[in-house]
Amino acid sequence: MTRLKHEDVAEISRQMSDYNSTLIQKTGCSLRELAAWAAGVHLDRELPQPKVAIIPMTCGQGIIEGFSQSVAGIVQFLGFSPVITESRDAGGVAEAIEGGAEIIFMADDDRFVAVNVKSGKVSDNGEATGKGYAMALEQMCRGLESKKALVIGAGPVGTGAAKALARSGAAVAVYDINPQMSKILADRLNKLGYNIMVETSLTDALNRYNLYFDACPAENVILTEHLKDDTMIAAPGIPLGVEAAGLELIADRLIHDPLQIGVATMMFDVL
Ligand code: 2YJ
Repeated sequence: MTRLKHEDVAEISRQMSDYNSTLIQKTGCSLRELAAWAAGVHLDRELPQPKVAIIPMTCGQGIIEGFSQSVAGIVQFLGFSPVITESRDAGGVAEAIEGGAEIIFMADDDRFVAVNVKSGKVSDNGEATGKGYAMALEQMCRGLESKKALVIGAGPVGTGAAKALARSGAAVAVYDINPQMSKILADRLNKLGYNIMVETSLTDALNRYNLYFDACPAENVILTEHLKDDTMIAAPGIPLGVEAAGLELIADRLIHDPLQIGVATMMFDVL
């Protein structure tokens, strides 16, 4: 999993309103709507207002300057009132719970989770990002029923995406640079009743699909030559996998952000 950098998150809180407007232009839906729907939350009734705390974590490679502030900015933009604990790590957990927090967000180098300490619900950023972006892709292409979608990357984000895209009616195939990974993922999900196919040649698959879900952390995975008039891309991977030369061409049909959709979906997941 890619470790975010200060530059990835520095402007997030300040730019939430512009970010949301662009998302609405592309998908017809706000961040709040996409994330709530992805998490199965109905927005037509009054939502609870739990206390939310974000706990900075120093373990591993340590604090990412601006990370907790960005998570807080996103949660606040959704209509909640988060606090960032003054203490870090275990002290932060104690401070959050003693202060009455019901939902806590915390991230180390391997996992980023939201936990509802009352209900016991846990949302993992990987899976939440997968389903949040799947909803964004579904809205951008005005429904997935019987459409073919290619998921690139069989990690936690790709897994969440494959499940959500399939549940929305898409014919889903997974490609991973390690063919064993895509096979293991497809076998696991198919045992649960999904119908996920496996693609073994990326170039061949990119030529046959129009909907790409790029869940791998590599550059230049999707080249300009793969961008067709009706191509749409959901790309939570950092760095972005679309070749720089093709960006202008696909900008209006590309969803890509470092944190917003994943964090928003985590929040509604544990609400
Ligand atoms: O509290 C802090 O400032 C740090 N411990 C945050 C660490 C953030 N973690 C990562 O960047 C992980 N690689 C997970 C990010 C998942 C984003 N999709």
